[in-house]
Order: sequence, then C-alpha cells, then structure tokens
Amino acid sequence: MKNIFISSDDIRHDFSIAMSEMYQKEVPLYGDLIDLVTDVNTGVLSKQPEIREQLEHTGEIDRLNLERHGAIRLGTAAELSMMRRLFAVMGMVPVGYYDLAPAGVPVHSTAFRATETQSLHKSPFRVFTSLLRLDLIADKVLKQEAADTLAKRNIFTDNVVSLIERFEEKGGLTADEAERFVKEALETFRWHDKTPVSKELYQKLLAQHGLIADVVGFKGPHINHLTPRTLDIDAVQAGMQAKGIPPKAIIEGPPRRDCPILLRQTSFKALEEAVSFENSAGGYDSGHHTARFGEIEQRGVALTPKGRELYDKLLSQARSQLGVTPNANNASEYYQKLEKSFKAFPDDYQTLHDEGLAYFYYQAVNDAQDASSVSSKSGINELEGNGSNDIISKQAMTHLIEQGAVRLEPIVYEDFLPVSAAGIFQSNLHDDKQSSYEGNSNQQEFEGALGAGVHNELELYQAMQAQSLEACLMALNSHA
Ligand code: OOG
Ligand code: NI
Repeated sequence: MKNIFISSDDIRHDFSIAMSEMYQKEVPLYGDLIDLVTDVNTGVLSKQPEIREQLEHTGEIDRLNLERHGAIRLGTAAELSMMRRLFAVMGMVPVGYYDLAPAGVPVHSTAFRATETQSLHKSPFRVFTSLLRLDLIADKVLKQEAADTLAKRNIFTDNVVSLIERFEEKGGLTADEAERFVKEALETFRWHDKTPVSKELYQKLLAQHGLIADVVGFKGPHINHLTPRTLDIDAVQAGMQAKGIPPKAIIEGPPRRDCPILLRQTSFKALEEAVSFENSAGGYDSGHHTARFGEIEQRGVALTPKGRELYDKLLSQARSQLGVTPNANNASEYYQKLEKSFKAFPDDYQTLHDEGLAYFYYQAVNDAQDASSVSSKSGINELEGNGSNDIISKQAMTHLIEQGAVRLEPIVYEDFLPVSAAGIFQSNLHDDKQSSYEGNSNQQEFEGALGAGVHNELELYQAMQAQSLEACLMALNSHA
C-alpha cells in the first residue's frame, strides 16, 4: 500500500468546508449571512476595480469566498493542549495572546491559523480559541463544582485522538485517514442540546457569567460562530437590517476608511435555543441557552508596532470620550468620536508605508510574480524596523516606488483585536454588567496549559514583508 500523505493545507480546507456546512445546518441564519456577504463582495469587486486588482496582486482574490474564522471556548488545560495537537494536523498553530479579563470576560485566548502566505491562500481558516479562567471566579464552592464538572467530560472522540497520535508519529495522514480525521474532529465542535448539568447548576453558573455557563454547562466546545470576510462591512450591516437578521449595535474596530486597517467586525445577535438539562430522576428539564451567532469581518492592512500603538491610542481616546461602553443608544455619537479621533491616522498606503505604520509586500512591477510566489522563499535575515533599511536605503526604495518600478500592496491582518473580541463576546452573552476582572494577564500560564508558546504575530508580518523585499530586489536585479 502506498503511504502518500495529504497536505495539512488540504485537510484544513476540507475541515473548514465541513464545519461551515455543519454550522449552516445548525444555524440557518448563518447561511443567509453568507449569501448577503457574497452579494456585497460581488458588487464591490465589479464596482471598484482597484480593490479587485489589489486582491489579485496579493493573491487574496482566490481565498475570498473560502475565508472565515470560528470561535470556541474550552474549560481545561488538557482540552487546550489536545486542541493544539488537533489543529496541528491541519497546519494551524497558535498565534497571539489575547487577555480578555480587563474587558470583563474571564478567558484568555489565542488564534489557531496557518502562517505561510501560500498556506493562507489555500485556506485562511482560523479558530479563535479561549480558555476559561476559573481562577478569576470568587465563589469557591461554585468554582470547585465547575472544575469537577469539567473534569468529567471528554470532548474528543477516541478515534480523533488516535489519528492525532498517528499524525504525530508518522508525520502525516493518508487520504483515507485524513477523511476520517475531518469527520471525527468535527464531532468536538457539534452542538448538543442535552446538557450534562442540572438546571440548577446551569443557573448558578449563568449568574456568575454567561460564558461560564456556556463552557461548563455543555458536553463540548460547540462552535459558537463562523465569520465570512466581506469587502464592505457597512453594506452588510445595513443589509442585515433590511433582511431581518438582527445585527449587533456597533461595528467593532477602526472607523470606515479609504485604506482599511486591521479588522472591523460585527455580528448578528445570538439565538435563544432550546436545551434540556439532566435531572436527578434520570429525565430532562427544559430550558434555553443563548450562545451561537454569526459574525462578519472586514480585514485591512496589518500594522507595525508603531501603527498598533497609534491605533490603540486613538481607539481608547474615542472610547474614553464617550465615557460608557458603546451601545445601541450612543452608536452614532460613538462613530462620530471614532472618526474624529482617527483623523490622526494617515489614510493612504504610501504614507502608512513611509511612516512605518503598516506592513507591505514589495512587488517588482515588470515581474508578473504575485505575493504568494515570492513569499515561499526562505532563509532571509530578520530585518529591523520597517524592514527596508537594511537591504536598501529608504530613499532608494522611495525612488523605485515613485518611478513605478516597485509596487506596494498591503499585507492583510490575519489576527484579532482584544477590545473588539470583548465587544463580540459581550453582545452575545447579553452581558452588559461591564465589569473588569482584576488579576494578572497570564500569558505564561496560558502557554503552560497550551503546552507550547504562541507565535508573535508581528514577527510573522515582519518576515513576510522582508521576504517580499528580498524577492522584489532579486527580480529587479535580474531585469536590470
Ligand atoms: C470569541 C469572540 C472573539 C472575534 O472575532 O474577535 C471573536 C467568542 O465569542 O468565543 O471571535
Ligand atoms: Ni469572531
């Protein structure tokens, strides 16, 4: 028998499609949302050829309709560490650390995703993965009860665990194994309307925090949303209202701009779903639970540390001027403040580049190569700062760009934003208590639970930019 392995990119691609199909069946409104996003994206691509061209140059055009992320919430270190091994089979590694406690959500998180440009084009599927922090819960008795409940559950099928072990041992899965893996892995993310806890315990957990009830009260980490990528989030937000899909009050992230930065997100409100709670008589008590929703995102250029600092400053300026958490009653006031505040953030790509605020691909114009074909080269020294100074002077590069010999294209932001994520969590947990948890941000503890370090997203963008610069200069030289 031949032992040819399927690439992890293909397994991720198949899994992401299987997941989307499952979620559309479970939450049909998510299917309506995809249709709306597809319509809006088709409109943008036909009306704004410059956006189509940009996506062609960066290679993103092919992945646009595939693009989505999802989110899950885990209860224990053991679950998180096995989840890391499960995602590794699909070429997804933990990138970034997000502490949501200051925003009143008792979790810390990472995003599992592919990191190479080529792999991202093949399937940009990401999963925002949170670990419940029971240490932030003050009620000792309830904390123990929650921990005992979590200790009893097993969220992975035996088959998926043996396939993960097989992958680790052999370095890959055959076509047949990969197909079984996708099917078995999907089981972990499925919705279960029969809970393993009593209604009484569920209500105690809910009174602590909606998130604790959502994690501890269920058999497994049901996927709680999937998120297609749109090219015009304002149009989708308006379209949701028109289609009777109830949107969240506020679009999270930066304001609308000519040159999108980072990530803007909104969602439709979580559904109230019927669930049955196990009772001591061996029967079930009926009730309901609110957790699952659909989300939309618009992605823009990744920012350098300097750009990110400016973003954080302008965002918190607008929010502190508003004085309260943005909500349905102050939405237009919030957007006004946000737009005013972000006037200080340059809104053209050349300036974003020249001021070292964002990451770009450098592309030699005569060369038909796109970003994906240049970025597969490796072995390039890490570059400092905005990247360009070490190989070529800033002046020389500016000259090449002015001459039209080099083109800048934005490197898309692949990650998440903690303030936005907290807003998404809150709007879907109906949690307007808006407190914050004291307690240290604890990346070390998270990584301990994960069983690995998380990748630094800024280093990944920096490397992508440096690789494109190197390849661009090589292409120019070979034409000279
Ligand atoms: C995750 C919320 C965060 C995003 O896109 O920022 C998130 C959750 O609700 O579990 O998905
Ligand atoms: Ni999300």
